[in-house]
Amino acid sequence: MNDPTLCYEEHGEIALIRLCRPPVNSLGHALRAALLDAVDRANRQDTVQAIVITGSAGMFSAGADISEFGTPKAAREPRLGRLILALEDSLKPVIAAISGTCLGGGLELALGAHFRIAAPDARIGLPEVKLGLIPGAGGTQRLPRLAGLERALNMILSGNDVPAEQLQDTGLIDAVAGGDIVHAGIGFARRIVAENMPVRKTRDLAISDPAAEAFLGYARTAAATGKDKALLPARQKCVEAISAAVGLPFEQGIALEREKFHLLMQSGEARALRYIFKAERAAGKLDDPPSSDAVHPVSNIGIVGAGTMGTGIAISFLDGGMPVTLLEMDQTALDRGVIRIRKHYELAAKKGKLSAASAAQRLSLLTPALDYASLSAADLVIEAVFEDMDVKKQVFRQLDQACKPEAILATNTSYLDVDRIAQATRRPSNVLGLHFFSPANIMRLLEVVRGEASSRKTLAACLAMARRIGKKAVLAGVCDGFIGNRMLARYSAAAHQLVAEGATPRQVDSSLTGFGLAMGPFQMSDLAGLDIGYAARMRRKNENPGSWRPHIADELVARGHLGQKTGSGWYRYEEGDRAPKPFPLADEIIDEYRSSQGIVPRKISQTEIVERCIYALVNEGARILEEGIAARAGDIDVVYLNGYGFPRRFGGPMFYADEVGLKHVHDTLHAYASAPGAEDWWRPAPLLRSLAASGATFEEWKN
Ligand code: 3H9
Repeated sequence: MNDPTLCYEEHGEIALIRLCRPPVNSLGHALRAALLDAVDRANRQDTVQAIVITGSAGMFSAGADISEFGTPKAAREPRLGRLILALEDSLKPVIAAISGTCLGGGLELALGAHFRIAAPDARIGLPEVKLGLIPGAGGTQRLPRLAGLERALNMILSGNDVPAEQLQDTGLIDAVAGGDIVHAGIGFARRIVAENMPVRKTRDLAISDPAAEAFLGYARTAAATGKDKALLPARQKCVEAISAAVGLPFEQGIALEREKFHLLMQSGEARALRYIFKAERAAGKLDDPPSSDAVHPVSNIGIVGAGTMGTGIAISFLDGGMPVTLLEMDQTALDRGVIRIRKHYELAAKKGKLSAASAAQRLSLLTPALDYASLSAADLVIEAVFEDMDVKKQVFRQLDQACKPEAILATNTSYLDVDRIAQATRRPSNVLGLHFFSPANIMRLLEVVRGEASSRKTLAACLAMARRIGKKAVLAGVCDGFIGNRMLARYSAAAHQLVAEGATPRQVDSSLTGFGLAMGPFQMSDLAGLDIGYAARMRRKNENPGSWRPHIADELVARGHLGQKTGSGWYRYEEGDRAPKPFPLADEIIDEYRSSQGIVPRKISQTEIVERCIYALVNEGARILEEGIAARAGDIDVVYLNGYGFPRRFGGPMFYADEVGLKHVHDTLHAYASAPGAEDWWRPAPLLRSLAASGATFEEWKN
């Protein structure tokens, strides 16, 4: 039949309904309506005795259609909750035959069926909390009835999915079946018919757990704490809805669940998490992708430089199961790098994060090398040597000679001009930047820097590679610092100005961690090393002497206080302890700086600290957008969420600005820019000015 979103077939006395709405069988309005019709049809057909609902192409259903949220379609009947009640009321037994992914509303649909059969590796879960929501189509009421209270609390509060075979001992899965799930589902349905088994409505089951109060009490505490504050409101409402499943009749529980679902849907956290969901999926995509057969898959990796960055990058690829040739110029440096990688795997095995066999297998993929000729088979070579244009050009000249013509050559530079590096080769179309963040094997962000000549094939191959090794790739254009570090430079300058004007580093750091950032700018500077920022300032001074301004950190660097690695910087550190302690000498240096600049310190509020630092980020983000360095505001936010510890509950700096209102952001920046002596970069970016004037948002821009 008949409907583009599902297939209805009759196999003797069994009606088979296959959901066919690629890519994930999300339960949008058209599919909900078609499914309700198909269930009605099967019930009306005298010859049909039982109904099997299944998915297609390894996907049962990923749940409600997220793109419908906030649109009239989400509210159009049949709503998901009503559809599930109709399914549960079916007079003929309904069997959900689950393989692949079964999440959110997809699982809620299966919970409304009378029986469930699943492939052992089917992924079963209610991930709604990760979108700032609670399951809103009966999940909080039916899952505890079938899987037990403790299991339901774990699944719903974590949002994590579990393989079906782990649920075999619960009423959630009636049978686990290997092989073809449709065949197994029809066989199971025939048995039900043959044995004349009655329909079992999940909603009629009682929850009788003597430990219910204890579980709920524990869950209440757990839901109120947790690192990711974006999830807290949803988790708390989940516990309230599950408590209702225990204490109230089904109808009341379901009404309460619906009310909380709709309440959360409007919350800032849910809006931010939905935005992140979309932004993360859009970020790693080319607007103009080449055909997939034109893209050479990347599987053999070369890395030049066995320092901290090079070895971290190597581990990322070894973890992804790809062979890596690690090149250094001398044996001692090479040995040091190899030892670092070996120690990493030994530690992982010792801590039980990896079996000894897997650790050994990953290490066996590593080939240390001392000559460029060893890179001749590599599909992709990433250079991770010293940040110096001449050194990089020299490396690329040699790579160009040694590597096969189709090999991609990438630089891991954090700010140098990728186009100039590409010109050192005869293959600029195969050259790009791959900016990993430190520690490279842990940080998920990867800026894929598109050079002037980088071909779409080169970019597409690297984006596919990034997915393979679990990185969140974001495309960036060439400029000083690309997306993340270019914005960071303004943020750090704003933080420095606040200290120059009267705030303490601790006050700035605590205001920003209070806002939700993982770390304040001065703690971050101590962690990275004050010499890093100093080197960047000196480089900019050489490139553009007119841009140079004195900086408090210059004196700290001159006196050897480089941060954690020297035991003092903006703060003091005790041996083996990363907790920042007051450092009176830094305070003296700050005072001296103020006097030298004729600054009379003023009291600065927490609000001003947060606004200045975050709006400095936003303003530079707006420039990055209008220059086309980032294609979308969402790309910038993905960078800040995954590389700079920006709080997820605000969705990223650009989304935060949209939520605050661009007019307010614009007017505040304008006021800062109008203060006597204010640096030019405080002036609102033209894009920010025009969006603020028209009442539009960054999210809408070019979307
Ligand atoms: C819910 O169910 C609420 C109910 O309780 C109550 C309702 C009343 N809707 O991630 P991928 C798209 S809330 C619409 O790249 P993968 C996605 O945007 C929902 N679209 O693939 C992308 O589109 P594009 C609870 C969706 O293989 C494409 O599918 N469910 C949905 O790495 C491929 O996605 C969830 O939270 C959706 N539900 O991962 C599950 N899901 O190609 C969310 C995906 O245009 N989804 N898309 O960029 C996931 O976790 C992953 O997408 C999944 C596949 C594991 C399914």
